Amino acid sequence: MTRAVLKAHVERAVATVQVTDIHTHLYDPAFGDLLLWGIDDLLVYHYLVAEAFRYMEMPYDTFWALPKSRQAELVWDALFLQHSPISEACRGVLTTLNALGLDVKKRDLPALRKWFRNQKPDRYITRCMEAAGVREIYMTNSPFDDQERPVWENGFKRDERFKAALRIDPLLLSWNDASKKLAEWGYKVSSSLTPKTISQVRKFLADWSRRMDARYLMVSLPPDFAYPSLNTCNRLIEEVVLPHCREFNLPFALMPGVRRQVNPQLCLAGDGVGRCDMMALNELFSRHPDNKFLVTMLSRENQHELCVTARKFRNVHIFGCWWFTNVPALIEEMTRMRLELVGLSVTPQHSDARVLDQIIYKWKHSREIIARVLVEKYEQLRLTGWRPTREEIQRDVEALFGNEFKRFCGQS
Ligand code: RAT
Ligand code: ZN
Repeated sequence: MTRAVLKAHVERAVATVQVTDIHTHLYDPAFGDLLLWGIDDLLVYHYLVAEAFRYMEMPYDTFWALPKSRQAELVWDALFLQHSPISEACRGVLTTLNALGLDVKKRDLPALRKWFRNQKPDRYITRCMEAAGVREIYMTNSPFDDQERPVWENGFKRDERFKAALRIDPLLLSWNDASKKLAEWGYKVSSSLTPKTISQVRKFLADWSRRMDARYLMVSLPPDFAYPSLNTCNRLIEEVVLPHCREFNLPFALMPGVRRQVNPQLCLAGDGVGRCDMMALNELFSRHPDNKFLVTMLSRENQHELCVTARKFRNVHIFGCWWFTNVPALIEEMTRMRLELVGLSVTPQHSDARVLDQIIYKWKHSREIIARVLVEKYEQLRLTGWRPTREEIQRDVEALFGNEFKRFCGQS
């Protein structure tokens, strides 16, 4: 295989592989309006709102009191008309519109809105998934979400393409409020972690894992997460979550590094980042070899340590370039580092899409970068005299875009 043929094989394999998108904030269509899509939702994405506020002078509250359509117009004006839209989140909107066949150079928001008004949600989901090359979408599902919970409780016919992930941030990070909720929902819990309370919280997780057919449990953690410690969060992890995950054979996904509400006036856009103590996480992984941990970290500074951790603990699977790391410069750096230090037993990317149409740009942008890094790696192999076959390349690419995640989870 010549260099050019090798490059073409790798690029084709990456461009066409059907992706398992293992972490999003999208919903099965049965959740109705919770599944966001269309130009206004693309524009009020919190990644863009944070950028728009850097130019807007109006008070935060004034912006939030406006209807979504007006907010979208303000973001469009600040980020697309008054300045060139070069940030990753801005460029993403244009990549998406372009892939849908829309003419972005006209800068015609009313025309874009008209086009989206004519889309029918059911067909549009398929269209976006096909354009993105996404086969399965993992949702983020919280029993603590008042809009979401009743849908699960009433039951609905599942769309097979959407898988559930049970999100438990409130349980671990705001136990006082969460315990009151559990009591309201009929679980016999008190605010102190008595044996009775522990077993009732396990029942809560069991009920919701079954109800959702959850594929993993998930939490985001602050930068100062400490382990071991006798605090409530640690006790709940040790005595409730990890035993539950072992019993149900479910991985526990950790997303450490988010400092929530650094600027509360920005609402959803107000969270920040901080470096975590990797030793604390290593200790957690080391003490629980029978648990599986999916891990993505928010701080760039933690990425190298995380790769080393994955080399030490086979119960750890690295995934995604999360949120502030989901920009081309860092995706490239992190993907190269992961492949060089860990090899192919990682899932380089997830989309974290909150708006359906975003899967188009998130995957297009990431595929280009991952392909570039892979071409470089196979080329380095070729120079040693090793000849990767077409089938081997296809196998490896499928591993990176979903199969390795499934193998790790025991779901392949
Ligand atoms: O990336 C995001 O949209 C963030 O707001 C978070 O939702 C983050 O991805 C998370 O899952 O906590
Ligand atoms: Zn997320």
